[in-house]
Amino acid sequence: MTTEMTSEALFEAMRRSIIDGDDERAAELAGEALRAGVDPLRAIDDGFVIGLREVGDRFSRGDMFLPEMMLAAKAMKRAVAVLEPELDRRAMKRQVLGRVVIGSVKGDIHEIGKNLVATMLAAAGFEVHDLGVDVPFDRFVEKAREVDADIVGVSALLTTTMTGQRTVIETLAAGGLRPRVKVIVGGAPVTREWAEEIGADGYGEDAAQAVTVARRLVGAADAAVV
Ligand code: B1M
Repeated sequence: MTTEMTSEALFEAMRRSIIDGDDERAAELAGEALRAGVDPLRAIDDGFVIGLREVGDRFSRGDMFLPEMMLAAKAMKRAVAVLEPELDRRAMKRQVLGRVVIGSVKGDIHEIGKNLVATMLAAAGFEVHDLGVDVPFDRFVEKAREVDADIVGVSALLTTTMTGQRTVIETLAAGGLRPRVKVIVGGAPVTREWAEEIGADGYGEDAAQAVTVARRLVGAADAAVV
């Protein structure tokens, strides 16, 4: 019975549910994790994300195809939707730390990681304006100006779209918003070296690190240097 699962068995079942593209099962396991007191971020990182990574690897090898990858993404989104309220509840929201405009760059419709970063930033006390996916470069600038953003976050999951992160930085500069508005970049193909090369102010390998970097950029006292 699932209620008697050990954490490892639960994480393994989570991975399996994503590989199988079984969204009902993924949502059920997410609920079970919460009832068992499992840290929701651990459930995401050690359970569901591992499954999604495996799906990506199988897709690269030609062992899985786009419809299956879409089912896996749907399952992931349902699991995260169950876990999100708890992620939010656990965070200590005291004051607004700063305003963040975030989106997946033009040409890129991957949203799961970006959504996680947005959720974690909001949970940490940032006012987050999520522009969604496939966001035109100048839309980041327009929104940053509109809300007087402190940070613009640009997510990219494709090697072909990560160059758009550089364009967003250039467009912000052309609009006179740099260096006041800081830029954080992230996404699977993005590296710290790439972030430095394009002149970004911060890089987040995952959502938790994105929060640490964002806190540092707005001068939040207890932020670790990343
Ligand atoms: Co896509 N896809 N996909 N895909 N997809 C990848 C990225 C790929 C690596 C798969 C593979 O081949 N192994 C590959 C890219 C290859 C490359 O360029 N190097 C790929 C491809 C090729 C494609 C298509 C071109 C396939 C096709 O049509 N032939 C197509 C492109 C669509 C487009 O964007 N124009 C495509 C489509 C899709 C789906 C629609 C089916 C679906 C997305 C559904 C959705 O988001 N609603 C999808 C999925 C699910 C994936 C994989 C399997 C999983 C991505 C994911 O959600 N990961 C992915 C394989 C992989 O990444 N290993 C793959 C889980 C998520 C929590 O992690 O997004 O990395 P991630 O986010 C992390 C960190 O990166 C970081 O924090 C997050 C949380 O920890 N982070 C940030 C992310 N953004 C950040 C921003 C920050 C800071 C940190 O600051 C602002």
